[in-house]
Amino acid sequence: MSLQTTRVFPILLTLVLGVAGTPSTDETAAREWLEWYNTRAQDVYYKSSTASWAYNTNITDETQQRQVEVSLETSQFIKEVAQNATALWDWSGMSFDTKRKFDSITNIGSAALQNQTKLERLTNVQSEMRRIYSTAKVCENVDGQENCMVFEPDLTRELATGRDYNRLQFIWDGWRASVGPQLRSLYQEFVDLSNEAAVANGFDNTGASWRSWYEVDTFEQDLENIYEELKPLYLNLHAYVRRKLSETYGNRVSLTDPIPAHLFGNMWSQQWNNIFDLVEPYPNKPGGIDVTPKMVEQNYNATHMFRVSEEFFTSLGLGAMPDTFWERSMIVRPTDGRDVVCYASAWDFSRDRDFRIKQCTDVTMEDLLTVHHEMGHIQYYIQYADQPLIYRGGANPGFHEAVGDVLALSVATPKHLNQIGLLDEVTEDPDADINFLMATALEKIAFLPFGYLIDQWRWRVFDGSTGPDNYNAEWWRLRTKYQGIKPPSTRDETLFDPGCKFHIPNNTPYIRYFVSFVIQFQFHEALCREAGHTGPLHTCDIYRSTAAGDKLKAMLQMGTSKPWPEAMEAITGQRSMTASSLLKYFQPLTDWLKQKNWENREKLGWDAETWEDAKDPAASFASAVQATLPVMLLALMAAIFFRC
Ligand code: X8Z
Ligand code: ZN
Repeated sequence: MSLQTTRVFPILLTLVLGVAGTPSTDETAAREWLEWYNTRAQDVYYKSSTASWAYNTNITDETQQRQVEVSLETSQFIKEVAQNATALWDWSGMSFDTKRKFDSITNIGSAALQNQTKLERLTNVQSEMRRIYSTAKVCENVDGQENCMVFEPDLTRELATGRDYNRLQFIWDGWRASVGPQLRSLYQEFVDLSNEAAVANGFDNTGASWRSWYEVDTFEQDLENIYEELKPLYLNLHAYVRRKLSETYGNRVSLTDPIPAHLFGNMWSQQWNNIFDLVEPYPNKPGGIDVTPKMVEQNYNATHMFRVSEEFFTSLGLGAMPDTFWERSMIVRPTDGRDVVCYASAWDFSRDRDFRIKQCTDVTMEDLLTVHHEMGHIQYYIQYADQPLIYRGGANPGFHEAVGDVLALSVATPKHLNQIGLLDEVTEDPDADINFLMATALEKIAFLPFGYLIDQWRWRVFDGSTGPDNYNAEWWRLRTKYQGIKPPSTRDETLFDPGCKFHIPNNTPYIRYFVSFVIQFQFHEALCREAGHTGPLHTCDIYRSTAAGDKLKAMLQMGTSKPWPEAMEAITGQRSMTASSLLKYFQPLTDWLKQKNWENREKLGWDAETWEDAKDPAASFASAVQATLPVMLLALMAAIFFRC
């Protein structure tokens, strides 16, 4: 490992300045040093990304070992740079921009771990967890032959399309048996080491360090307030879906209990779009469009899906993908049998406009939307590529997750699908609108409690309030509390169900997705306004609006150079996160769900804590007084009945 150049500049500079031992307040010289850092860091990160890409697209002992080596070199670089910055410069009196850069350079993550043996162990543990998750398979005996299924596409397809209760449970249990127990002790070790690094970096624990990226003291409370605002809509969706599932699965789905977790068409019950056929409000009307059959009929393949997405971006006046993107990306699972990390991700190699996507794309509408999600990350990379490296990031992590989803909100409208030849006709019909909004809610509203709870679990693991003896129990307590689901089989502490979700072994913070699912509707509303859209928000398609594109571009180009409220203001005119755009988008469905649930005298929620009777949406404030008595009696009787 040669890190000579890392040290050369600071040492020379120190001599020139003649102030060795005393940090300098000379801002001009400090900014030159930052320039040097920028060039050097790009090379270091390029090397690190290259080794990581090699591992992710070909998991072998050698690529794993190489990736760990380079990762350690990178940590060493980060540590030395932070030490040099602190020794050389006193930036407390410098400009906002210079301070922001130095603060960022000296906030160094796991590289802060002083003990080299521990840093090596941490790096190895992380690498090993990723390998276990990405190479896991579920095997079964079929006519005397062993048949092993990989996660993508085998298990995802079975869960998306299967409707046999026991078969779905086999897949659900199988995945958790194959991944969780192998990860349990590694994760425990990881938590300790990661916390040690966070403390060395000046934080209470890893969770606190992650939350600091949002730069708002009231972050947790703000999220809680938003969650509470959105909860009634989720409870109404949940109650409606529960009734529909009970029509399919009979008394295995009770109308008052949490719903068995394996029935949602998704391994983690996080998004429910794959069971749209079971819950469609108006089956004889169009609206809840799944264009997968059309895509297959038209011989779509991965490249075509990515080109469709690119064309949407360029229609807004945003950047096309560089040639190297098409040459170097991995957009289908390799057929030569090598193990790869299939989980979709978008890469910024930090130099030479080298951006890539790695995705085992399946020809489905769900994957078409994921393609837009990933291309949103790449577009952000393209737009902030001229910023110094230190500012190349999302205004906050939720912004980065929201970009592609904002476009996908337009792409999924019937009008747009029709325009790109994936839908034969568009019907103007309020029932079709409800079908459409239901399909969207299964993706966006169903996700909210899931997006919220993952890091509730992890923050408590990191702060020590959830210990290893309670990992799984606490996971399921939160899953039931927030999502209203229950496991189909007995769980215990030999299992480790959190580890069966990619972002836990991969150590990707998750609250970003909750943030994204809220702010993407704010962005959508603002861009629709810019595009001159009139009519309900859910019918807006910003395709070909360069005015919307310019607004988006201005925000993307800022990267992390300003605190995120400024980026939010640049695109929406507001400085805070709010649930109001999301609620506005779904208002027609909210009204419809409330009416349906009232007609069915549905219990909203799933235990004494959250139970609440469906409200009569027609009851005005004046009639509410008269309605109170019968409703209370009904509630009392129901509560007595259901608690028995
Ligand atoms: O992980 C992802 C993206 C990659 S950043 C495909 N998402 C979350 C998930 O699937 O768990 C997007 C939505 C939430
Ligand atoms: Zn993403």
